[in-house]
Amino acid sequence: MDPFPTLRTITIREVQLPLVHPFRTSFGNATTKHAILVEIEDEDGNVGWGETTVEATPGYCYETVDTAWPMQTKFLIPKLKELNSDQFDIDALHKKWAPVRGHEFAKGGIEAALLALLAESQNKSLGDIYGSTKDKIPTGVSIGIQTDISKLLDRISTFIDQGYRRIKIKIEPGWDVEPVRAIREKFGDILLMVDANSAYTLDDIAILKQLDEFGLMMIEQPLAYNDILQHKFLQDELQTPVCLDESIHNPKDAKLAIDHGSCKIINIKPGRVGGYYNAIKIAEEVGVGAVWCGGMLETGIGRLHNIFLQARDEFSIPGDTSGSDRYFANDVINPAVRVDDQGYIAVPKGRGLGYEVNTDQVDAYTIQAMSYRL
Ligand code: OSB
Ligand code: MG
Repeated sequence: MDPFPTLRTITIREVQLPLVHPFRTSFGNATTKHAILVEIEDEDGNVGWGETTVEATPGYCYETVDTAWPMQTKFLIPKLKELNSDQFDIDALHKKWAPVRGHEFAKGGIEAALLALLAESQNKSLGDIYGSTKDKIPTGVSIGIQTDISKLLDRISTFIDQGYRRIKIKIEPGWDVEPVRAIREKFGDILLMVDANSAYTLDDIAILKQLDEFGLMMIEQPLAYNDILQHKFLQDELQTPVCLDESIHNPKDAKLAIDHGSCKIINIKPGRVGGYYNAIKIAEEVGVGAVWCGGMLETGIGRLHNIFLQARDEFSIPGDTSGSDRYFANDVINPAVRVDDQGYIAVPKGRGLGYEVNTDQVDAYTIQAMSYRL
């Protein structure tokens, strides 16, 4: 990877955006999206934006906005200052950060801003940095747990009419076989999958086996958030491919899970694996048909980064990157990300992110901000 330009300042902003629809999963109900937006400027005035796309509560993983903030200010940003004296690249950055265990989302947000800055300073698209090859990406939508099946079916109709090419529903005990059966009855052979966010144990194997009859693309993270081994026992019993999300934090985890049969598919969330560098490594190692790009209800900034990642060849399975309007009334970028009526998002062509960051909108959503001279 190329060396970076000389860095001048980094600004981190905690933001909170209202969601247009509450998003209920087996671990909680979100009505707002929290994140830390990262802005890095170089000596020539180029600016790169990234997103630390954690949540406000530790239901999905241990990291939250309130853990990522001090990790960034106390440990990760000071290492950037050390690197700035020489020229540095992504390898050098991750070596410097290696003594900071875990906290992948905190690292990923800063790495993303650096990569966007690299694109800007070289007058390239971020897609050139991420190895994008496609002009547009096929995409899907992740639908939260609803109060009843008719509401769920209505919601799915709306998204199918809008063009989305794949439907994912959140499940938990008591909201699994029946909603899936109702979807198959009403919508037939659509691309359909489920995500349990760790709501089951091996004691639930009989219920999970019932899902086999519905031809699901995959079942995402059925068992514990930190497990790899028990998922292997489950995968051995199921026809439906298991996909791991929460359990995978780096390329080593991904290889272990795939090689030992704990899953057949990996949901790559760049934040969860410590950034785009690791995300690309996993995509290269695991390969086409066995990876796809998940989401964390990102603002437009994280969303654009994910679009460029999915424009790589390995990403053939439609991901969780929906249009801005599925999440927010006013996104932080101009224009909003749109999904066409065939369910595709166009990959931006311009310099850097290819979209303008709406700094008025960012300011309106900001709760606190800190700037550091690098
Ligand atoms: O498990 O994939 C998940 C959102 C927040 C936290 C975890 C998950 C999700 C989603 C939504 O499924 C994906 C998206 O639309 O960004
Ligand atoms: Mg998931």
